Amino acid sequence: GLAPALSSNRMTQASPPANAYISLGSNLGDRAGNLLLAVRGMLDSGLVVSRVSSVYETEPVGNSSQADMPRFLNMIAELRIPLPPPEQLLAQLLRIEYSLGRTREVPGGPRTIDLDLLLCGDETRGTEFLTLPHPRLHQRRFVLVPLGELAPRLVHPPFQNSVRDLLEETEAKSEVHLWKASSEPPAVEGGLTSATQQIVT
Ligand code: PH2
Ligand code: MG
Ligand code: MG
Repeated sequence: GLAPALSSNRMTQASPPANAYISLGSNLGDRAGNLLLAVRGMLDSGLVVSRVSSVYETEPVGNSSQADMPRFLNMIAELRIPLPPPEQLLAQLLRIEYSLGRTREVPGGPRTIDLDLLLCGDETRGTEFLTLPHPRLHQRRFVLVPLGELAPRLVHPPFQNSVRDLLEETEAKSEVHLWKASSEPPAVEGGLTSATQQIVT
């Protein structure tokens, strides 16, 4: 099977081909349009988006100081090879965030788009620039639910737990619901919302 091959490679060579998973989130402006434009941005920068999850509407987690924090739309994109090294991939994601008007005035404030690198095969990192897997991945239902839709058997490299197990074991309770496009009018008539539905279904 695949798993033994992966572990026997680990000592002798760079990581074998594997998928990367990106968490997308927006709670400002045309949330669905922002997710769509981020997927477009990834394709435009040469990344191969193999699958995307459904879109979920989610309760904001953390930053409880902000009582009026708008709800998020969240989804996961799966990237497949050819993949750049994780540091380069992160830099590409930051460029896409910036191109979509992401600013960082208030830490943890509402954002047009947030692109977080969750996993890159079984690569691990612990630098100032990048922590892999994402350090809060296993505590976040808004990540685990859509990730579980795409890859329930995917194993978290240091924990050796599947996404499905992480979701069952987490004590987090935050609300995560499938989002229906009809619950929000498109920002532009006949515009981004219907296109988003084509991409995600
Ligand atoms: N992102 C955060 C903090 N809290 N909550 C939800 N529901 N969705 C997010 O994407 C999110 C969050 C930091 O990036
Ligand atoms: Mg984030
Ligand atoms: Mg981020």
